[in-house]
Amino acid sequence: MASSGDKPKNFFKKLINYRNFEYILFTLIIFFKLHFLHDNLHARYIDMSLLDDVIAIGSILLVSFWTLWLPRRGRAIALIILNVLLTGIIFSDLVYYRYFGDFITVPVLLQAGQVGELGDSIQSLIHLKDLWLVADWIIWLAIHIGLLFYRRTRARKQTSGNQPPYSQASRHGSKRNSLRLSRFVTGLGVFVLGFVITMGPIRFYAKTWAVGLFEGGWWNISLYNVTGLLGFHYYDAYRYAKEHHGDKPELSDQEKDTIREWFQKAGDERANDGTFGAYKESNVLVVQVEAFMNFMIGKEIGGQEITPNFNKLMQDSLYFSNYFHQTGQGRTSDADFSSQSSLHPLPTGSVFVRYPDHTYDTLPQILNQNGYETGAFHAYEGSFWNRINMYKAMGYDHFYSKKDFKMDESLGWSLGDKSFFRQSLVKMSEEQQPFYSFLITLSSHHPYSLPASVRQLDTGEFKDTIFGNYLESIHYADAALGELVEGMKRDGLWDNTILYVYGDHDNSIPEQADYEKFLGKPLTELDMHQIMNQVPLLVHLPDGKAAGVYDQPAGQLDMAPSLLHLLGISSKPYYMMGNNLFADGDKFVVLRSGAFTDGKLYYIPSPDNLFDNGTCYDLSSKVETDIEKCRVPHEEAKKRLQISDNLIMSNLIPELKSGAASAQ
Ligand code: GP9
Ligand code: MN
Repeated sequence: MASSGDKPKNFFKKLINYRNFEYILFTLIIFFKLHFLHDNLHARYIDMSLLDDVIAIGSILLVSFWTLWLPRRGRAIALIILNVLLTGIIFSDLVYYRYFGDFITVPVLLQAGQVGELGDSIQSLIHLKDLWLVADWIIWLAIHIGLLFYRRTRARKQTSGNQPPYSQASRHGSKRNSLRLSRFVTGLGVFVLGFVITMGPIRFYAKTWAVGLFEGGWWNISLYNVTGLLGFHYYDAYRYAKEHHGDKPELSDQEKDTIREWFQKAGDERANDGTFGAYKESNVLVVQVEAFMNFMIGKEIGGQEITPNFNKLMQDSLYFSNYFHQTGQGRTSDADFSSQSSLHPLPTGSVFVRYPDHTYDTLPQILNQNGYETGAFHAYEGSFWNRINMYKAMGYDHFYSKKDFKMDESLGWSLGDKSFFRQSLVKMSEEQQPFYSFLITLSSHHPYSLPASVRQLDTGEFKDTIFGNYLESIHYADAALGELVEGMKRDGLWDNTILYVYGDHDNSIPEQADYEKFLGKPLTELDMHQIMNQVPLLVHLPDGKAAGVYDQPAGQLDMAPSLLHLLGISSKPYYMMGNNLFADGDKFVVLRSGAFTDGKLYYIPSPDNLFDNGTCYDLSSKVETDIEKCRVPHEEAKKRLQISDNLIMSNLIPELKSGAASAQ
């Protein structure tokens, strides 16, 4: 008779002897890890419902059902490999999300080289608690050692008895066949179950609150909200394969006409006023400053200005206080692309990497055709963001990358901005005028860990925090900007060059408390959205005219048409979607997430991409207003993003141009 103490022992024995014990354990563990990731996303609106849990379990069954077809040992090995792979994906996504606020997609993976180059940044993005993601490996190992020990003891006990007679061995053969059959049926059953509990809820979502999500695909977070992480990666891979290896979706004539009409109208609205051509044949120097945000312009910490040089420059420049970055996953490259080509970046990946072979109307190319010598300057590896290929395609005469600079001031990722500007000015002085120079800085890049020797700001309570370090880096970048201006004056460039300075994107520091502490006031959702999406723009005209603060809404897409305007080159023949900063008329700025503003209203979308779930703000009161007021501009925002995506992905510009030419 079994004693009561034997009961748990027997239960444990039965449990580990249960054929699918490891499989169930595996499913639970991966489910836990998906939850861990989810709980660490810190994103607004991402709620996990019971149905999401069902999808998560279903998607785990779908990636692993086939292991049930394997014999026990093979299955154990397969589950270990799958566990390692899935943990790797979850962990990489977590780290990537902490920096980019997004998930890794296939196009991003194709830039894997540069993920590695994030180096220090990656270290700062890994937290101690992430060890939870591998805690099971230790338990898993212990269980396997235990199992091995248990089975050995059992086998020894069995072999110490008699060998089974021949008839028993043949019975074992038929038992093996029935075991195989049962494995097959179990695996199949789990696949069907996985399919039903994954696709059922997804179909339900896609028919209710997520209508059109898979077609529109505004934002990866929205997709994740519907499909969960594993489903998101599956869909992303499918989307990539379809885009690059499947048939390209042909746009109908009607769709093309809509695009043509939109550009026709936009060209008229971009009409030129008195300043058209006022700076014809001036040099143009554009500086795109890394992670340069608008919220600290004109601000002080402990009585010290964060950006004293920028603030001083504002006195005889145009400062656009409501200028937005319009970037997506392609970060610096997106800021570059949208500024130079006046098109929206893509919803996933970087245009530089995905479609460098397609045709765009870019500022360097147009200026080149107008007699300018054009150069891009960036003291980093030329392959990063596929710049080498893209800059050639964009029509630059020169691309000065890291190898063209002397590393005499090593800072952060590469050369310090001060030396970068100094050396760039020397290169510019060798160029024929007028020139167009595009400089991309780097010293204020995440994780903002500049050496003590160049830190000049006392950040007080922010000392040694990433936010404090960010302010330090910006202070350094600003000092470099001051030296650039001095250098331009010294080299005789100040009076014949348009200087256009803007930030590329936010700083990847999302903690609201830091901004509240720095600005000394509580912030609303609208405030935070503006803070994270606004970058400063400063335009210094050769004669210092038109100085002042301009608060009209504007964005990176506006750069190319605006500079063309000042230089007296009409942007009408080109496929550009931005506004002309120097022309009258209504301004409308659309961000890649689908957020938009016209200066009166401000719309923040929700990740489920359902218009009604977004928030419509009245900017005069800064209070939420009737969502209906945002409906029409929302449709226009959606249309613009779609037009831009079509233009880029289907390489439509050459076709539209040849159509326009034959129509004349
Ligand atoms: C590196 C620089 C940084 O060349 O452009 O890119 P980011 O990480 O900011 O996209
Ligand atoms: Mn950047």
